[in-house]
Amino acid sequence: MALLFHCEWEEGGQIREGLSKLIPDVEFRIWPDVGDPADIEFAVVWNLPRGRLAGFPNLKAILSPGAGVDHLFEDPKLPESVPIARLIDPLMSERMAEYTAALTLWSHREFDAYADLQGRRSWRQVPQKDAEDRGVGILGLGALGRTTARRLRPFGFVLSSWSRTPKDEPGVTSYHGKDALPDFLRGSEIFICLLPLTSETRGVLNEKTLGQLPRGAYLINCARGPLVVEADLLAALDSGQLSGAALDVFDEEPLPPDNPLWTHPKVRITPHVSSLTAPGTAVPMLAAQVRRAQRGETLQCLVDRDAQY
Ligand code: NDP
Ligand code: OXD
Repeated sequence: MALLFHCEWEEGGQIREGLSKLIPDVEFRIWPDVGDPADIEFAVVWNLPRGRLAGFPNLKAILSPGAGVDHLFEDPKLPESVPIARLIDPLMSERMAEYTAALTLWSHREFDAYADLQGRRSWRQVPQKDAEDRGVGILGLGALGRTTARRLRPFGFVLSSWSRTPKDEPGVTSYHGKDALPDFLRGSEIFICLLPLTSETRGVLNEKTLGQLPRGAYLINCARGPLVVEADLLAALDSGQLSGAALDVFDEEPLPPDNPLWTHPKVRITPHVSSLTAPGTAVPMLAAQVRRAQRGETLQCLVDRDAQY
């Protein structure tokens, strides 16, 4: 009975060590040293090379050490009958909400404009809207999006959400489904992307949909780079359709040094840090999932294979 582990993040070592202490009876095999593939019953993997999971005939559970599972669904040979679970950690939701709230307030209070004015030693007051007149849209009202909405609500913003199914979150106008996207976008002066990357959501923010936003809208993308068509984003920034963007995720990570986003005056960049997995809370959750799989119980935080999230 062995667990395959692969996670190249800085926290990867901490997660592996913590997990092996909580489930000492399970032998750890660190990718690529898998030993006999028939021994592997559990996989805690992030960005394992595609096609490899299919080589473990006795796999009982695939666990993502992060919230996203697009790294698994990109594998064309992902074993069909093995359950997949992801992390749903309230601490990660709080971390994400700190990031999204900080950037929402940054945009709302015109700090980009003041940074520019400071650079020119210009003492000028920029017209300020009140929060009750500011539409903030959240794409994806799941584990992360809902906490973001709850943390933003006390500021008094006009909040709306877009999801696949209708929501009943107090103080948040719910839009759902493809047909409702234009109406949702029309009210989103600041829009926060917290969607999973799936075959349905890839490229959802493109020339057409960015054009449906109010002129001068501000994008906060903390989910995945390919949700936004990068060339269309740059064009929208250059034309003034977007006033700015805070980007934590990119098509290619690390963002290549020659990518024009690095030096774009309207773009703020962080290196995929908006909500890192927290070993202190994630490790006990992962260990509990391995125990569940050992006992033949249904995993928690199961991923819907058809929906890909
Ligand atoms: P959830 O699965 O809990 O929520 C996803 C939300 O997106 C749901 O509201 C869902 O709708 C909605 N959604 C999915 N597909 C569609 C669609 N086709 N149309 C409209 N809405 C859709 O995910 P989390 O909140 O836990 O995480 C979201 C993403 O954030 C992750 O997948 C990951 O990529 C990213 N992430 C980024 C991190 C970072 O540090 N940058 C850290 C952690 C996560 P419904 O509710 O109807 O199902
Ligand atoms: C995640 C991430 O999905 O860190 O957890 O991106």
